[in-house]
Amino acid sequence: MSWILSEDFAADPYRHFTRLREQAPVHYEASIDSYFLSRYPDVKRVLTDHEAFSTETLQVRAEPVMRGPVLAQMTGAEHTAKRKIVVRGFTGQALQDQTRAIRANAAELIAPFLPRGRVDLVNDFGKPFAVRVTLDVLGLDRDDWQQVAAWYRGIAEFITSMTLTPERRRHCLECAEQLEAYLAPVIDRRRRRPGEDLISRLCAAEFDGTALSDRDVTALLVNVLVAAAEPADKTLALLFKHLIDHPGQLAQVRRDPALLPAAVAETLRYTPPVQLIPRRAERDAVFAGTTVPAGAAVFCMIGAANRDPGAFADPDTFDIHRPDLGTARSFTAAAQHLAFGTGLHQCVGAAFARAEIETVAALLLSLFDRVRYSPGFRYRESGLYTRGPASLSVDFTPEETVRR
Ligand code: 2IO
Repeated sequence: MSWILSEDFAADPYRHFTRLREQAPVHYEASIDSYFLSRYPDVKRVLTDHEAFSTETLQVRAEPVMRGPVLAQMTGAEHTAKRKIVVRGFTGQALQDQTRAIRANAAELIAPFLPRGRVDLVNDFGKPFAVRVTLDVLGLDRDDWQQVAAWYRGIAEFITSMTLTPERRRHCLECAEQLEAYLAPVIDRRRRRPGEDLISRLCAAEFDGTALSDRDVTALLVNVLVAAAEPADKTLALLFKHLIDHPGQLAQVRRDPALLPAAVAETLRYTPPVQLIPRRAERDAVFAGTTVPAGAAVFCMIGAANRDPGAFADPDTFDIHRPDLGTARSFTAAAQHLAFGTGLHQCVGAAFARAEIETVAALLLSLFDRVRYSPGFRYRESGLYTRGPASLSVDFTPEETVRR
């Protein structure tokens, strides 16, 4: 029986999570020969037992479109060293410069919608915002964002599809090849004339006394591009949806912006934009009496784990004040929720993601008064692997009008 791939599941996975956790905590999906784990402790175990569960699955799931190995595939000293290079590109002074780029992109993109008092936070704003910010961070030309966005969508489709027709597969690989060709001369230029951007940092970096190859730099760039852009518009739109659905909490966040980190963290727990994390079982493993055989593909269900009543009290309630959220730790390795994964490969961009969403949300909230759904708006989500609103049309009263 197909469960995870059913239409009913796609329409609203959250309605299925309790039954999965209680009745099928190790659900085998025969059509894609994969195991789905939904309980918090099981997911945590898979993501932290790096010996028993490897990221080998990314070799077929990601490497063909990444054009080389991504961070999550690496192990040992190579992983430690290359992860450190990327971390440095997203902390300290770099993060401060990035925060300025985030604010500038947000202000520029929202400006035309302010007089209208209506914007689709996903399609009008979130998607261009996410891609343009990422291009700024990487040191690519943000005027190319539509072209890059088209390529990156193909790459993301390859990574996040459960099934792919040969035609779609070919299309995705073409996107990847074209993005690679677009990046090649840029990498070449940065090798000769480095700047402060992430591409230059990657070009200048050394591992074991040798510089990263063009292939390695390309793969890390595509890795960062997809990982930064794909979940960003979803998280932003989900945050606004939850706040609109909970006007009391929206009012509190408005009154006290210090509550914004908790609102973002609770959004990530309640509706993580990345719903699945793949691993490969390296040896037989027993979960709740069921054996996952060595070699099996395993999917950690982040949305289900984040709503496990054993981990979070009243898990199906959105509550920015929940005591078990641990906001201060929510974007670090000690996070309770699993939206950034956990263990060695936990999201390297978590601090950047936090800065990005908090900065843009604070700016939008300051510009929007009385934000609400547009008349006739019908909410719909899509995606099994990454999931978010298809659109989020909101009406608001521009703050300037209020003041006048
Ligand atoms: C890009 C799924 C958008 C990552 C992935 C092949 C590796 C890794 C993730 C996230 C988000 C993407 N996996 N980012 O789940 O880098």
